[in-house]
Amino acid sequence: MSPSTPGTLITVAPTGAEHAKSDVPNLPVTLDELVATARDCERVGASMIHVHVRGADARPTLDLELLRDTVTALREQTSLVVQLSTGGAVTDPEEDRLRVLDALPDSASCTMGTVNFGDDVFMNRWEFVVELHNRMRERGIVPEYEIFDIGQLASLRRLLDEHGLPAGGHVHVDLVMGVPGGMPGDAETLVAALRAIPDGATFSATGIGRTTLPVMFAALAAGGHLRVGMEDTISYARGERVKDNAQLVARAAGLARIAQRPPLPAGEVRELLGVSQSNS
Ligand code: KMH
Ligand code: ZN
Repeated sequence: MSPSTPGTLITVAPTGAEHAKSDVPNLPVTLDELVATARDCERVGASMIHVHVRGADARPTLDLELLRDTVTALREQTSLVVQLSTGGAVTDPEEDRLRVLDALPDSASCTMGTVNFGDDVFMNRWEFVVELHNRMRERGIVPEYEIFDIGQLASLRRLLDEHGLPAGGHVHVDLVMGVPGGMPGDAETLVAALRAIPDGATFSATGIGRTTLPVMFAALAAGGHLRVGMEDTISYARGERVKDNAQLVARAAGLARIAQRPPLPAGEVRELLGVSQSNS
């Protein structure tokens, strides 16, 4: 990744699987709320959406019908690249996480290893990761390799060596920094991670909680792309809760413009990542 990268891919991760609606009432959880959020975020600079869906009880679910309806609705009402999470919640079984791919999104997350996740464990066995990668190749779904710790970049190199390039032929990673149990969210760690990224790959970065801003500044300075959203942080500033996801996207877009790397439109992001234009 060169610092002269022309524009910035901004991904919004609006919901996640960790926050309870009762604790965070402005979290988008219904399909209508998700689509409205997606439209607002696209308007202020997002070009990709990382989606976790919630059921009627507002709890995380991997219900295939709901995932299919969500992909359809987001495609009909936005131009965003639609990325489904295969990470789900820490309690989701592997077969349910694999089934997410049957909803045929443009892109899907593929976490490159097991990591402690607060008091929980986010399990990603090697055979499971390989299965995700291969099924995405078969279906033409472009992966985003989620990296929670630097050693997972060595696993990514092994995956590409042993199983080939992903659908679309381009490797894009997302550094998820500052998870308790994963790599810290600071500039030093981001630079260390970049040394281990496969040649020719692009990267986004997101910092969980209070690491959001340092990671955003470091990623922009290093020529990377950005992920923001209420999945990753619900506080906007010290003592101030996030108003909505668009507020986070607008801040990221403003910083990207200041860095002379304005938000990339979704069409250019599809080209960058190797996502088929015809999926939309
Ligand atoms: N919810 C986390 C356990 C992903 O979306 O692929 C995992 C996660 C990663 O959010
Ligand atoms: Zn996620």
